[in-house]
Amino acid sequence: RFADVAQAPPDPILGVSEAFRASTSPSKLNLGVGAYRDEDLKPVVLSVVKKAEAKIFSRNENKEYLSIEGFEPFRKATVDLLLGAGHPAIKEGRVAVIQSLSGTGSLRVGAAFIARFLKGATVYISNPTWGNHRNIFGDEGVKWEYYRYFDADTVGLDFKGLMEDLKAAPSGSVVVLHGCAHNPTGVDPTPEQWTAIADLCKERNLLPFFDVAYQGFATGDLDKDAFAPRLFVDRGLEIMVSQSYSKNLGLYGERVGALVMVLKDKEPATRCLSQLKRLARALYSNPPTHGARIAAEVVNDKELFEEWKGEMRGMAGRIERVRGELQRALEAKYPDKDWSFITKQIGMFTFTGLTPAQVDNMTNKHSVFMTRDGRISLAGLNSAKVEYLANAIVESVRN
Ligand code: PLP
Ligand code: TYF
Repeated sequence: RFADVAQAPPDPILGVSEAFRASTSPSKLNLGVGAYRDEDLKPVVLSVVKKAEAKIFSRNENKEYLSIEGFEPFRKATVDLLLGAGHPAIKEGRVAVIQSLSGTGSLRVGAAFIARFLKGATVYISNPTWGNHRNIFGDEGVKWEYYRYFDADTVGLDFKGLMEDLKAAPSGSVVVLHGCAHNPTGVDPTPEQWTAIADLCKERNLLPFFDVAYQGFATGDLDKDAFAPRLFVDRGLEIMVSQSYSKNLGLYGERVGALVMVLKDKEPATRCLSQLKRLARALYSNPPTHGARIAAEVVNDKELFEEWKGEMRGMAGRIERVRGELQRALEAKYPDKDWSFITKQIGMFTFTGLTPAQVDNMTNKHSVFMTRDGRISLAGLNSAKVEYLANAIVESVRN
């Protein structure tokens, strides 16, 4: 019965962490997974999270089930973060929001909704993208295709290719867009390019599905990082959004996030929410309580909210700093090559352009663990390791 079950391939990103743990090299460096580390390369629990937890524990709350759509104060907080508190769409009751299992689970509920209610629609994902997008839509039986995104020659956005591919997409298709800090490239459209993409989606009747996994991590400013989805809504588009608190609140393992649909009218939003609940019921019944309480406590409390913004700027700032240090170290060691892309890219990652063979050399010879697409997570780098990493990169590129 089970003898023919084949071995599944490891996750290309989380598999890197497994390889890192297995390595005995004293100089090993884990630049694989996008999870924030402090300057000592240790995981961080934010101070606001500890304070929120203390408040929650002092209230001695029970462990009853949440409703299927999730914790009410969390749902409010999440939409406020996305659109800005007091946005007309919120007042008009045309936002459907369901708390789900972080970004991944929210994307999956969205994929299930697309499979059931947008039958036959193709989902367009960027080339490249976060690898799990393919699994999430593929496992729901939703057809997906790539649209062009990254131009290796300019180490920037292939805007022309992107527009051509979206123009050619059939009416009614879904377009997955990274809200900010594109994973893995760190390359985002400019505000003008976002406007052109929004107008094209409108003209061609494409449904934008924003994956917002790094709000606050791109610029350190929650509002600036929500520029794109807000622009689309304000230009009259209906959108789907998955939101995650894994990175910005550091709640990775608590699985905190939501799927949001911003529609033109209230009645369809109400009916869509009822269907999202129906889908979630069969997937996991209802979402977990603890992380949602933490996020709601932080966002809905003025003092904690301000403190959170400070801590977020601290995380984004540390990454920004090691970015600059890495670029300068590489420029000093290998001045003939243009390394300016490193500080042009934003978010947690830099897309180095290293080939798979060069990545293998980084890992096998230098014990630098990273994904084979050449992405490095700057969250796993500190000042003390910059020289070591720069030497490894230069040696790998030169050979
Ligand atoms: N989408 C993108 C682009 C990501 O990089 C990630 C990973 O952090 C996620 C979604 C989902 O992460 P999580 O399920 O932890 O919220
Ligand atoms: O790209 C990353 O590193 C993050 C973390 O299956 C992640 O998005 C990676 C793989 C995965 C889930 C989360």
